[in-house]
Amino acid sequence: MKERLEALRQEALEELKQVADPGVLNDLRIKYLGKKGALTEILRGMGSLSNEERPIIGQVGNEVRAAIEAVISEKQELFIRQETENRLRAETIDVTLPGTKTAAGAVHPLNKVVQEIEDIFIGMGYTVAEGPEVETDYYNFEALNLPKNHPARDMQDSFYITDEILMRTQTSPVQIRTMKAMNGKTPVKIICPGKVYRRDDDDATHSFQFNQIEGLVIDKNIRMSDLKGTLLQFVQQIFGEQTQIRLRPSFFPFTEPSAEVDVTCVQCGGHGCRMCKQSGWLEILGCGMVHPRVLEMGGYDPNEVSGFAFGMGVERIALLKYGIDDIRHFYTNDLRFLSQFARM
Ligand code: 2NL
Repeated sequence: MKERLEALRQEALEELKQVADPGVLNDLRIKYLGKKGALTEILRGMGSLSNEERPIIGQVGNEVRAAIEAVISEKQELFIRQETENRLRAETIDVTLPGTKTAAGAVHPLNKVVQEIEDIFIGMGYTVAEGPEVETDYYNFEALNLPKNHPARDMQDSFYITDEILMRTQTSPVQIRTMKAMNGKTPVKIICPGKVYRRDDDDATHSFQFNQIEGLVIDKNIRMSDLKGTLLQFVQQIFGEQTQIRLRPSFFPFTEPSAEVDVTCVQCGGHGCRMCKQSGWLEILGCGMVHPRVLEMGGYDPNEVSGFAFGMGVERIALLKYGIDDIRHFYTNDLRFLSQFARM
C-alpha cells in the first residue's frame, strides 16, 4: 500500500508539472484529491491493515496529500500572478500620448451677432418675438400700409407661393401679429429677429435670403427722441462707446416721419477711409415713428398712443463689425472662414 501511495505521489507530481491551465489544474485536483479521487481510493483499503501498519500508512497518506496540495496551490498562485501580469500588460495606457480631439462646433457668426443684438435690447427691457416665414399678403403688406398697387408688392420682388401667400420680405408681420395679440394693451416693447426673403441676384451685398431684426415700441408719449436715444445706446454697445449716430430723412410706408441712421465709421472713426468712401459715415438701419394707419390696423388708437420702429439687416451689421467684404462668406460654410469666429 505504501508503494501504491508513493507511486501515486510520483504520478501526480509528474502530471502536475506539465499543467499550464487553471481548468486542467482543477481537474487534476479532483482526480487525485477529490472525494472519489485516487488517494481516497487507496486509503479506503486502510480498514484491512493491522493496527501497527495503519498509523504508518495514514502518515504516508497525509504526506502524499500535503505534497500534492502544495504543488497545486503553488501552481494556482502562479496562474493568478500570470493572469494579473497579462492584464496589466494588455491594459497599459501611455498617459503621455496626445488625446483624441473632439471637433467642437461653434455658433455661426450671423447667429452670434443676432444673439448679441438680442442681449442688448433685452438689457433695455425688450422681449424677443418670432413668427412664421411664410406669410399672408395681409400681414406682410396690407397691415403695413402698403396698398395693393404699391411697387414693393411687385411679383418680381418677392417669392409668392399663391396670390395671397408669400415668403415674408421683412419681420414686420411678426410685429403686426404681436400688436393684434396684445389687444390694445401697452407697453409693446419687442424685437423680431428672423430670416426674410427677396427676389435678388446674389452678390457681395445681396442675398435672396437674409436675416433681419426689427424693433417696435408702443406706449403713451413715445417720441422721436426716445427712438434716437435707444439707437445711440444700441450702436455704442455693438460698435463701441465712441460711436455716434446721425439721422437722415427718409421714407417708409409704415413710418412717418422716417429716417435712415448712419454711424461714425467703425474703421476710421469718422475721418474718412475706403470703407466709408471718405464720408466718415456708414448707413446701418432704417427707422421712424409708427404710421397712424399701422397703429390702427394693429388695434391701437393713434390719438392715445404712439410708437417707434426700426429695422436692420444682420448681415450688414456683421460685415461692419468684423470687417468682412462679402456676405457670401456667411452662406458658403467654408470652415476656414467660420472657425475664425469660434474664439471671438
Ligand atoms: C429698412 C428698415 C424698417 C420698420 C422697419 C416697422 C414695423 C412696424 C411698424 C412700423 Cl410693425 N415699422 N418696421 C420701420 C422702419 C424701418 O426697416 O431699411 N427697411 C427696408
